[in-house]
Amino acid sequence: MTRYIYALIFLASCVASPTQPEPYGATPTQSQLTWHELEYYMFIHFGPNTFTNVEWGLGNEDPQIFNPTQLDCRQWAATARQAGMKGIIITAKHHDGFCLWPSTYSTHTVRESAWKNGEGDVLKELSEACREYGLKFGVYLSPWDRNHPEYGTPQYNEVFVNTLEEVLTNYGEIFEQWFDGANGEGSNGKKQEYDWQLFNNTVYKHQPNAIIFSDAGPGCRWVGNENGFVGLTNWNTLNIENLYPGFPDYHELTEGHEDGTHWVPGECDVSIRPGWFYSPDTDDKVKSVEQLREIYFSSIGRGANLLLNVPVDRRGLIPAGDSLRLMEFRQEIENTFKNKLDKPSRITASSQLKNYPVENLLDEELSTLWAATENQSWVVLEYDEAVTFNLLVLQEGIAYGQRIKEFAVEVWDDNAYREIARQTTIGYKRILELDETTTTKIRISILNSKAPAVLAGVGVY
Ligand code: FUL
Repeated sequence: MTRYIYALIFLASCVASPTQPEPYGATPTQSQLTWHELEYYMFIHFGPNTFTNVEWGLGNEDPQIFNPTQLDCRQWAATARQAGMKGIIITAKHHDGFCLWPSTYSTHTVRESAWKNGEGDVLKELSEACREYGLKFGVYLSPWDRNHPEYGTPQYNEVFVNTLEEVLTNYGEIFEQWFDGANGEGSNGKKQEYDWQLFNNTVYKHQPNAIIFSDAGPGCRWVGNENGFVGLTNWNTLNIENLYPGFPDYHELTEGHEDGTHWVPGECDVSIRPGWFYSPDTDDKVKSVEQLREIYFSSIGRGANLLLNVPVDRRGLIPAGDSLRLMEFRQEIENTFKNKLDKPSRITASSQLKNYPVENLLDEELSTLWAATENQSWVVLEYDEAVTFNLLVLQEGIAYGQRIKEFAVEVWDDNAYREIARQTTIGYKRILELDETTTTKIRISILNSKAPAVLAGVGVY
């Protein structure tokens, strides 16, 4: 009899104390988790606009003007790789409708251009170069089309799907499908009812792991500006029910929606020059390392990905000045993070689940986690000898959802803790730039969390 009672007590204790964190709210898919880890990749705007000094071509440009003399996609890929980027997304078709591949569904393509006597295919060359350099390959396709004769009729949705299918089936794996919500049709312009459901289904049919970017996701979202920053408070979740690409309240996208129904993380798209397309007028306006550094901390540093546009010039090459700046920027980031402090002598937490001990925060693995058992919790890093630091990197275990709403960083000053930072969300990654501080103890206090904190990493620099 007593044996039964012990067994019952044992069973009851198993039920009472969970061994794993409970997921909270919307959570990322496996493809989204992989996408988060990419962090930084290149956008390339290239097409007739490169040759005409305009940002939005009208669609009636003579395709013969597209004639890069030294086009070399391997140079683009080598540059992206050396810059520390993980992939390239190319404007396969911008608003002017010109296709960088010889599409069967258009008469405004590289086939009609002077480049390689109409025999070329930029998507083929670039997708091969990306594979060679170990980069992901993604495509931007503008639904708004100022050239296609069917645009503005229901048939156009079919045309767009056919176009999509060509791109999604002929060039290997596509990691991200970029849908632009921009549409500059005036009041007398052509109105197209886009069939977004059909477009998204087409992407998933051919590229089930692709992340679909748009104002409304569903894979990742625009952040409501083209300046390279996401909100200081950045929720990865979004109520996508009533959203669509081009919806007017896009400012909401900067912070996302707390407790949104779907996981739709932010991606900051920004250009290294004032325009998206190459223009000789902007050769001396390439962003400075300081500007790029600020963008880095306001995008990746707040848990969004950074899609940095580097326009290809009229030769079909990334200009030397832009390339040099990318290398300087990479060096700057490497220097910023080169002095990671050794592990603390001790790390303790207010609580932890059995298989989620706080020591897991110190390895470089994102898959090993610390999980608290209560909504307000803390972690203390203790050093036998005082350390000096000015950067702190925190990462949530986002596979379990985004939970933390407010946290503080405190340091031990002789006989009490002193708060040096108080912030809101963490998400995939949060980098805090702090005043240089010397201390023996750093406490990270989770002040407000929707569920017990689950963290993947803490790094002190
Ligand atoms: C915008 C477009 O209108 C710009 O030309 C550019 O492609 C940018 C990335 O997206 O909506």
